[in-house]
Amino acid sequence: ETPDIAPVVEETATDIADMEVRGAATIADAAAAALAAQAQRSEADSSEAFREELEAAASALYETRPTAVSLPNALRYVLRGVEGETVEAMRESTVARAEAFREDLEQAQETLGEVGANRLRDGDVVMTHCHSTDALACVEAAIEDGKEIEAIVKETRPRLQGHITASELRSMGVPVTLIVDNAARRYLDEADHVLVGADSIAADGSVINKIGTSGLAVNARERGVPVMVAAQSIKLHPDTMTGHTVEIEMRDEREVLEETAYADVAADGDVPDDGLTVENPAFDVTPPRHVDAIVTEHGQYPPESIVMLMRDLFGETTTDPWAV
Ligand code: RUB
Repeated sequence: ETPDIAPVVEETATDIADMEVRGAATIADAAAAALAAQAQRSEADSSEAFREELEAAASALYETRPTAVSLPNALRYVLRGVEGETVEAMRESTVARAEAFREDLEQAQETLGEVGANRLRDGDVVMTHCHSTDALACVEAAIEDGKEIEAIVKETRPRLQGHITASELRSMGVPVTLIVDNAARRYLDEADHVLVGADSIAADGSVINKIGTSGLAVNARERGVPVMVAAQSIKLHPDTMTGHTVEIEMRDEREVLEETAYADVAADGDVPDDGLTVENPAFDVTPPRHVDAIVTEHGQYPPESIVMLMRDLFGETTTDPWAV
C-alpha cells in the first residue's frame, strides 16, 4: 500500500517542476512548507505510517528538479527534526521544525545580504543573470546602507527570469538597463561586478547556476570585472565532499521553441523534424578560478576555501535526504 500524500504536496511538487515556484531558496522554502502541510493533514493511525507518509512526500518533492541542492538539504533538515512517540507529537515536531527552517532561511538571506553589501560601493553597477533572491538581498542591503547601485540585467533565455530581476530592482528604486543575453560582453565594460546566485556550490568551489553563468564569468574575467556569487549555506552540496558531481537538469525543448518559427510544432508537443535536435540544459558549472567570492551568511569566502565551511556545517554526508 502506498502512503497517502496530501494533495497540497502534489501541488507543490508540480509547481516546482513547472517552475511556478523557482529559484533555489524559494524551492527550499516551499518544500519545507509542503512537509509541514503533510504533517498537519496526515490521518495516519500510527507513528510508522506517519513517517512513511512524510518520507513519501519528501520523495515526491525531491523528484521534481535535480540541480538545486537546497531542495534535498531542506527535506533532510526537516525530517531530521521529526521527534516523538505518537502521531500528535510527530506532527507538532515536524511543523515546528519546518517553521524554524523557513525562519532560518529568511534570516540567513538577510545576513548574507549585509555581508555581500560590503563588496558594493556607492555608485557601483552590477550585472545580473537570471533571478536570485540571495543576489538581490545584497543589492537591497547596499541600498539600505545608503549606497546608490545601478544594474545591467541579462534577460536569461529561455525562461526570461531576468525580467523578474528587473522588476524587483525597479521596485527597490534601482535604475535598470535590461539587455539580451548576447549583449552581456559589450556591457561588461560598464559593470563593476557580476552578481549572481547559485543552485549548488561544490566542495572545490565550483558554482552551479543558471545556464550562461559560466560564459559570463569567463567574459568578466577577461574584462577584469569581479564575479560575486551570493549563496546562503543551504546551497552547499554535501555529496560533492566525497567526489559526487551535481546533476545538471535538462528541460523540455518546448521552452526553447516557443515564440520561434517552430512555435506551432512546439505547441503540438512534437519534435519539429528528425534532423533538428534541441538541447535545453538549465544550469552550468563555473569553475572556481572564474569566481572571486562566494558570499554566505557566515561571511565571504574565496571559492577554494568554501570546503572549510562545508566541513564545519556538515561533518559527514548522507545519500538520500531522508536517510537520517
Ligand atoms: C534559478 C537560478 C538562481 C538560483 C539562486 O534557476 O539559477 O540563480 O536558483 O536563486 P531557475 P536564489 O529559474 O531555473 O529555478 O538566490 O533565489 O536561491
